[in-house]
Amino acid sequence: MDSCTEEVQAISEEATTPMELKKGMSIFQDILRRADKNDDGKLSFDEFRAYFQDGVLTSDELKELFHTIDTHNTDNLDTDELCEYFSQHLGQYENVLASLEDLNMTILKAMDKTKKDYQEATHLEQFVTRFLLKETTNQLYSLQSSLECAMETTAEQTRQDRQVPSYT
Ligand SMILES: [Ca+2]
Repeated sequence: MDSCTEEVQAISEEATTPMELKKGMSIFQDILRRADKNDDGKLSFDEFRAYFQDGVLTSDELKELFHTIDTHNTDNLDTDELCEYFSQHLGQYENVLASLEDLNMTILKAMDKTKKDYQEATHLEQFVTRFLLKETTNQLYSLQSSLECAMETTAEQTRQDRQVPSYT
């Protein structure tokens, strides 16, 4: 329980730092942070490959993608280059990423408030808070199931497409 509380605090502090990125683009900061194994603030090709390989793109295709994104020609990718590249291809997901960013902030703010007020709240208010946390979680699980289903379907479609004899 303690570690959980600390984690929430760490995240909300991070979330309140000024955002210089375009709306919805903070996901690329996250991606860079997770993929950047040696913590030098940029992605080498090895780091890029380890994070971005999806079992479908070939090594050559990954290499080509890496160099396409690397517009500064440094053999390393930074957050700006990732944003620049992916923002041209987001389509409907531009709205998804922007909403996700809002949702993140809104939920963190609400949890912060709960952390401050819960103990002093009335029995009924505490019940409502617990109920809403549970139901919010249910909504997110249900969204997650839809997304996982879409991931499986798209992966399956790609596997079938790639089974044409010309591609081996
Ligand atoms: Ca790195």
